[in-house]
Amino acid sequence: MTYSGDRTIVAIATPPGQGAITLVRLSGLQAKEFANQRFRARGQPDWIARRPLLGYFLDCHGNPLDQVLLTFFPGPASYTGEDLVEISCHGSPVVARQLVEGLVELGAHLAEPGEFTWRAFLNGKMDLAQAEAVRGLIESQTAFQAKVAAEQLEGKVSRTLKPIKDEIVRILCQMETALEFVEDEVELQERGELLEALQTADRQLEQLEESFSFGRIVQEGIMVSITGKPNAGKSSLFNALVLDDRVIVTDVPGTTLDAVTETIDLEGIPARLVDTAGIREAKDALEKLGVQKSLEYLRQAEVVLFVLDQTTPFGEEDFRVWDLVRERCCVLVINKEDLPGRLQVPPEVEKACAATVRVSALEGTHLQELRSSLLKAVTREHRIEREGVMITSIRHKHCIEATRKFLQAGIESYGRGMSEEFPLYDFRKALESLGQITGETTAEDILEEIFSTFCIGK
Ligand SMILES: Nc1nc2c(ncn2[C@@H]2O[C@H](COP(=O)(O)OP(=O)(O)OP(=O)(O)O)[C@@H](O)[C@H]2O)c(=O)[nH]1
Ligand SMILES: [Mg+2]
Repeated sequence: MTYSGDRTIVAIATPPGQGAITLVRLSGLQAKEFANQRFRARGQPDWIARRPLLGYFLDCHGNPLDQVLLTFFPGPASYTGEDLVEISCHGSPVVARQLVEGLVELGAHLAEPGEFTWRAFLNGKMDLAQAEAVRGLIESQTAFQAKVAAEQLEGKVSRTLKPIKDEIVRILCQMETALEFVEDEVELQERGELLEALQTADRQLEQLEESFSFGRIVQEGIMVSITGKPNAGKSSLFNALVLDDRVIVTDVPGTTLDAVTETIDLEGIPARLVDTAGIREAKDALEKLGVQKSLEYLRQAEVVLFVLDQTTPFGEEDFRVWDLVRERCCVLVINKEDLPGRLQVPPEVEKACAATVRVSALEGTHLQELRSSLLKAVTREHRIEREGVMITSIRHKHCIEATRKFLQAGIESYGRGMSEEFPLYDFRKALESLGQITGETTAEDILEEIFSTFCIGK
């Protein structure tokens, strides 16, 4: 990838294919000049900032290609910080391509993936964490993911980091001063006080680091395995939760053999439900494979829905399943509540589970309770407030880890009474790692890697 700020770039910004409207974006020094050469306004041809102009986009002979709306965003008050022109044409891939080709003929370059946002970053319109949030927002699959990304785009991560960074800088200055004016009588904070402030900064970073465990779940979702003995009603529950007759249900134990997955939106968290074969001593080779697969998914799952059939006592088969899931984060689902019950759940089982919910998969009762218990089990497992600032990027997590490593090394040597210059080295490194999150101190190749995962036109 070769980004260059000198040239004027062009790309289609809307998804490929037919639609009502396609948007073509043009950004750079010559954006206005190029667009002007191919545009004939219908009324007043005045290019007023951010006001759409109706007119025709012309081919190289001056013949109209399409009626378009053209909007001019003069830099620096534009997405990229440069002169930017947006042309909305009819949503035909052919028309849009001709439009782009026309601009390329004039000297515009086809934009690389993420190049518009890269320029926005370069021109100080947003920091790196915000630029990454642009991608997060585009890729979000649930409303909650979008909310988190929108907050990050608005600068929530950077705002949380700023006071921590400022504090480290302040302490660094104090230490530098102490080092430089050893002989002089300068008013400086005590070593003990500085150490305390550094530890506070470290704790704040630790909190942020921990938020990743939930942030990752928001981003990638969780896997939920529906596990239990044959005929407990796992497939019925699966169908009820995905709101579809997705898998086969019969009264014959051992109906499900293959594992089937489907993703549901659990208040914003994508939850991948897996319906698996009932676990028991397999009757034949096929069932054996099915049970093996159940166990594999069980291992991968973050949460287990341990399904019991309340018309049967808690028997040997249930104990067998329990042995496999007892160490896991389990929600106990007592199914078939519409039928008379003969089930007594052993107290130790109920106690070890995060929650117990009685449902009828057949009649669809208490499924909302089940969904909230499931969500609660996940949030409790990750001890995170849904409202606080949260990091969702593994890159940010690594930067914070590195920052803390240097910070702690510095705290350690400073605490041991070493001369300032040793811990100062670590604290400078800590600041550098912290700066990588927002892009103040990020190496060129890392930047390229980040922006190359964007889509073209963004
Ligand atoms: N009355 C009643 N019947 C249910 C309920 N849930 C499931 N069943 C019935 O129980 C039988 C087994 O249901 P499945 O959903 O196939 O059970 P399973 O756990 O997937 O069974 P395997 O795939 O064989 O392990 C079917 O006849 C369902 O109609 C329920 O809540 N109430
Ligand atoms: Mg089944």
